[in-house]
Amino acid sequence: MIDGKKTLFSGMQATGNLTLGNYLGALKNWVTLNEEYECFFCVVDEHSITVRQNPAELRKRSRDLLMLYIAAGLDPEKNCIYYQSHVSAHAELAWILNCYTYMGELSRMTQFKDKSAKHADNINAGLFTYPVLMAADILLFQADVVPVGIDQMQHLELTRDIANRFNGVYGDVFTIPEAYIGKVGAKIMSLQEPTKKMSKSDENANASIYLMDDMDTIMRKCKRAVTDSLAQIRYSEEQPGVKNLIDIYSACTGKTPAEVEREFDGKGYGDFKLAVGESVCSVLKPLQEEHARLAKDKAYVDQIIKNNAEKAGYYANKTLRKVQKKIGFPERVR
Ligand code: ATP
Ligand code: LTN
Repeated sequence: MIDGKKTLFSGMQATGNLTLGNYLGALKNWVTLNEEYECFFCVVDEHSITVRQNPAELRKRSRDLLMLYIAAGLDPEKNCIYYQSHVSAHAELAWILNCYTYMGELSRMTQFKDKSAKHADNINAGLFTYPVLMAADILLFQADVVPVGIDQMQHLELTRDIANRFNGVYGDVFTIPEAYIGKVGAKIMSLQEPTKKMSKSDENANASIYLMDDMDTIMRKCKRAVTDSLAQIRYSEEQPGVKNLIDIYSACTGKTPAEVEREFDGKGYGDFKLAVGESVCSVLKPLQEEHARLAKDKAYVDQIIKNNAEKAGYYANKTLRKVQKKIGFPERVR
């Protein structure tokens, strides 16, 4: 609790170009929840280096992502928006929690299995302990709620297990966090292979809508989205392509899937795809405009970065000191 409000923590990696999936599955929910909670939104640049990065690109992408958080509608005066690497407590707590996490648990993480298959030439220890750093992120802020897409559920369960284990030994040190999965858009699928998640690392650029795609590109990608030959707009598992487009349209317009079915009853896929494209454009255009405006205001963004790193550092260190004391590290001499 901070000032009578429950705490929310979430983060995103600055790897690749953000997709509509990242926006609808995560960022958009952050905006919905931000009034209700005391929020910490982190650009998790330390997680990014579990996969090899180009330094200049990583720096640029991290800043772009931070600006995107603001452009999406998160007020940086009210929400703590900051870089993970600016708060050393993340790495320090991660080390400690590593000693309370089992190899067996980490071996079961599907993201580790997927990523190590994808990057077989660089299966580094960081990739393996990635979920422990994520647990440290969340537990440092005593977060009550963590809004993520469904694919992060397993990491969140592990975070809860680590926290409970630690609390079991040392008393109530950590708040046990709950995942928050949005009702719509929790899993946006690829436009080309609708049984696969839309992902920023997809090699087929037509499979994903990127948040920075121009309006023509968005319309074209929607028009080319893979559907089926059933010629009916129904929200059903048998029509994964159509279902995904309904999910996207629902998330962008606020309409329920049943309302969408009614709206397009008897209409063709062409009309439907056009409407989906337009709904996506209407969400992404203002986001892009605000991002461009921020990119020009260097002094403002720099100030946000500095102030929020200090704020995050204050809360993070409070938890870290408590943990260090509990486990028996010597007290600091003042
Ligand atoms: P990569 O493809 O490189 O693994 P990613 O696109 O999955 O990356 P992350 O940085 O791992 O992106 O995820 C950021 C947030 O976006 C997480 O909360 C994740 O659950 C959410 N997310 C990612 N892809 C989707 C998707 N297709 N639908 C809904 N939410 C998603
Ligand atoms: N692993 C997450 C990113 C992430 C995160 C977090 C999300 C790192 N630390 C803490 C929520 C809370 C992902 O989306 N790939």
